[in-house]
Amino acid sequence: MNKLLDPRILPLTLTVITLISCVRPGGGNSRNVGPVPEGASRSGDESPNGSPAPAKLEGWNLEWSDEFDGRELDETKWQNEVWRPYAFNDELQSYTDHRKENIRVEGGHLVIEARKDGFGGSDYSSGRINSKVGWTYGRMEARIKLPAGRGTWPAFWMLPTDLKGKWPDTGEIDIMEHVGHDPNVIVATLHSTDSNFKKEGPKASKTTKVAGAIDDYHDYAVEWYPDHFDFFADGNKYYTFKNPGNGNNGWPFDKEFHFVLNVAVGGNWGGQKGLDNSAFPAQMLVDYVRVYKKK
Ligand SMILES: [Ca+2]
Repeated sequence: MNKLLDPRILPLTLTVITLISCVRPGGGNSRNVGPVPEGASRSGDESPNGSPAPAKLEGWNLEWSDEFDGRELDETKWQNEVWRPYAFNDELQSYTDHRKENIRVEGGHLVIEARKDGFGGSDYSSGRINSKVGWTYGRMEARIKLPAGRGTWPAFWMLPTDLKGKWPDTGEIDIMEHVGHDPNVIVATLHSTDSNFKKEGPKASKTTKVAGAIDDYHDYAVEWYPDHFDFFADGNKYYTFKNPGNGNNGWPFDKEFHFVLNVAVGGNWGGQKGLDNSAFPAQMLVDYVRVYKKK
């Protein structure tokens, strides 16, 4: 079975809804930006911490960003999600509440750190945040240095802001996922009624190799249009998914989605080859998250 087909179920037995999320989701400052995205040009001075200044992309306006240049998480932009172990996909970590060891901002980047520290009675602790605002269409990108080690499962992805309905009908946009047992292989996936890990048939998903993804910062982006998605790694477009034109079943993507950033531990994909406990603490470093709208 392809790893992308692994079942994962998220029983979200909170108050109102039962959301089943397949959630695939779960340093240094070198400038390894790579080719400029198709149809775009990059400009701007380098900031003191080495990250590119807000990029001016031809044909796009910067709509929203977090450069993570402050001293703590900007809670006007982000919500710290708190979850118990096994809430998603059999993942082992707890997502803690405002715990600096798991989520902090320092040195111009966001740190999400998965730890094997027994905090709160769970073997592993980690961090998960979601943006408090969402968007429909645009270019979403982040510059990320991924954690290494079997059992780590970082992700940069999007869920609908209005979660009425159930997964996968509501849709999910996985801009970047990585599992530690398959280092430097980046996965982009779209989930819908017609295409998801629980359903037979072709999947709306593609992988690409990004050399050094666990060693340095790289750019991960999606361009989201009413009729298609383009996925990029370091400016290289490696996957296009076209709106099949059959309504919500194949394209639940004409509504607002928000970001999720997290590092899962284990789980039915991330833990597929076991865990290397020497990998912890394991950090995902995010230099920035930016949203552009077409001019
Ligand atoms: Ca930054």
